[in-house]
Amino acid sequence: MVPAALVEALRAAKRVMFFTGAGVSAESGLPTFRDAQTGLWANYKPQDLATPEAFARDPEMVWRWYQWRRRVHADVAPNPAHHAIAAFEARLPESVLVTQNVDRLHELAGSPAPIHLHGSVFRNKCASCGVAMPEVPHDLETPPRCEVCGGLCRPDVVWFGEGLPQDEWKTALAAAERAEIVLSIGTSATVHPAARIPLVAREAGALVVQVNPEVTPFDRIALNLRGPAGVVLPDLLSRL
Ligand code: BV8
Ligand code: ZN
Repeated sequence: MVPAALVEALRAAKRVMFFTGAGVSAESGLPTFRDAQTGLWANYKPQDLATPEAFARDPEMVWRWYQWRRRVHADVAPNPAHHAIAAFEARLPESVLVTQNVDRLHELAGSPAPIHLHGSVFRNKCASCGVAMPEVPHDLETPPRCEVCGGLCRPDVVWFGEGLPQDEWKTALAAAERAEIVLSIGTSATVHPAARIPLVAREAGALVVQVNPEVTPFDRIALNLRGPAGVVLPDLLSRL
């Protein structure tokens, strides 16, 4: 049930922030970080693989995990949640989309400039000198070597224990300070410091709306729209 007051507030708002997590891509068929992994990766926990230590210990295994994740993306497309967010953004020129996701489904749905706090699995860089490296075929089983320093190629994502990209972080913080409404969509609100973004907005006076079928730590600070983003967001958009 969507409160009339929320529809009114969204109609009047100019500066709306969309803050998304893996749940916004769930209805596209991409497993979330909390979903059990499948196939040969079923026995591994993402939190253990997405770390510099795992890559240092076994670069080929971590590289193959990311290559598998890239291949999985070949069969997924944006779902109605991504399209609804892009449609909201088209109506609200001052809106900002901040995502924790490393997929490119927001871009494919037409969002003009998603801010990726955790990088992108479709960008590579050298694990030693950090220089950007080209994308490679997703079936390449061993990480290529950097032409500059000979280091190993790694995905340009933020691993656990690594700092977030400073420009993206500062831009997201500044947008959170100015936002009138933040829609937190499909995130378990457990990964920091990204999870601070909606909290900063709320402390600055924003209304926080949460779209999630489950309870999260944001429940107590948000107006909760309980349900899948691919259903809730198109419905919300249709009422504006
Ligand atoms: C850092 C890229 C320091 C990699 C990712 C103890 C307490 C607090 C914090 C910590 C702690 N111990 C360690 C930390 C810090 C740690 C952290 O937060 N750990 C957590 C797990 C406790 N954070 C870090 O390490 C960060 N770095 O702190 O560095 C530092 C500082 C300065 C200088 C140097 C170092 C880095 C964190 C970034 C990690 N990288 N991704 C990759 O993808 O391979 S995070 C990764 O997990 C994802 O990208 C995503 O962001 C995150 C998972 O979160 P969600 O997106 O929320 O997804 P999740 O699966 O959790 O939840 C899905 C939600 O969707 C659920 O709520 C579900 O109900 C909902 N849902 C399901 N279906 C739907 C739906 N919603 C709507 N519709 C649906 N249909
Ligand atoms: Zn290098």
